[in-house]
Amino acid sequence: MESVYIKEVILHLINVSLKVPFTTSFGTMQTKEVCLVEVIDSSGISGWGETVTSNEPYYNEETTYTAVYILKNFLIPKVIHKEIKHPKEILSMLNFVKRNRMAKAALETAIWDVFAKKNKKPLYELIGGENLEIKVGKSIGIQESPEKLVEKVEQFVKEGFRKIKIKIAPGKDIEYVDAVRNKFPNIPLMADANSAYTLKDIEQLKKLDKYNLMMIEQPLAHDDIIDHAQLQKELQTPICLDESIHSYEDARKAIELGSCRIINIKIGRVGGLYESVRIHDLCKQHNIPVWCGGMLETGIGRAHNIHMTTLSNFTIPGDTAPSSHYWTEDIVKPEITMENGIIKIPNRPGIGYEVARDQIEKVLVYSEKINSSYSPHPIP
Ligand code: OSB
Ligand code: MG
Repeated sequence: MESVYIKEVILHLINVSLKVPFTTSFGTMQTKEVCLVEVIDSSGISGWGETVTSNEPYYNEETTYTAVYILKNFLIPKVIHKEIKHPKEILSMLNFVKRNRMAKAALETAIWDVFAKKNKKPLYELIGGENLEIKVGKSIGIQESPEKLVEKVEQFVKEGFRKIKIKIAPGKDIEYVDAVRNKFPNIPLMADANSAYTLKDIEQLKKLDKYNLMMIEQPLAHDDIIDHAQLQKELQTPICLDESIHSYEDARKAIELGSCRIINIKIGRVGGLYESVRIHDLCKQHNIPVWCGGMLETGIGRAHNIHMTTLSNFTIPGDTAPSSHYWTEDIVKPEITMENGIIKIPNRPGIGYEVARDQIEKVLVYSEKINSSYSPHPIP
């Protein structure tokens, strides 16, 4: 394999609007600032990643602007003008910065893309992916009423989605799940609480057991794995962890404690593709199925997600709906499309989608070129 040598990084900060606002237990998202990270190798090849951060620190502690700050002042200075033999080295190079995993992942995934392109291989091949046709699920935000939700579910089931995920919150749970299950007794269905409950709600959560849900995602606190273990003992429905798993070590501990039976892997949340692969492998050894979570990504992050989903233990459809479900015009060409609930992984080098610079131009807030290792802070 040929190594890469990054001579320049360009941060493209864009502001994009979702076609439909997305509501979770922690708030509603409509527009989103995204920092696209373009790394340019000495041979002139570009690789791309994106911060999957939101404008506000409501899902986790990062925001797009904190990610930009950390990237510019700490992460990029550490990797620029150095020979990188393999992208799996990157996360450990960036270890000197605590957490800030979404910022790290944006840079790390861009380096995977440029490395794959330089070596003329599709990304999935470099990580050992196998399934080139992946099953797709749809995540639906909290709706005004159970009836509205049922309408949406009907539409997405007709479009062919292989799993339906609905968001729940206290006061918007049993009634909503009940309405969907009544209308669709057999669809693969799950609920995501985004940390909205505590152990005091155990009786309410137990009421979900009769709906044959595939899982309940992150019912308890964003940083908890202890209470989840207790809850899992009392629930029949499998618990899936999202927010609580930031690393291989978190996954190991959660599995050991019995805090979950399923894990949602988000490349951004865990600091990159290599950490994602390690978590995938660990889960496989322990018979814990995984699936790919989503953060309302543009085509760049989405492309990374679908390549990751080719790994063999991604047996549950992920939140990887096609571009047209989020954006009027995506920033990659061709857009990511789905047929009959399946996305076919492109067999082209790197992420396999072209970045549409003219489209970026239309939504650009500013861009910044970084081509020296200068940082106002001493980098260890
Ligand atoms: O918890 O999975 C989540 C979106 C933003 C923040 C958190 C979550 C989500 C989703 C959307 O569920 C999934 C998607 O990208 O379609
Ligand atoms: Mg979630």
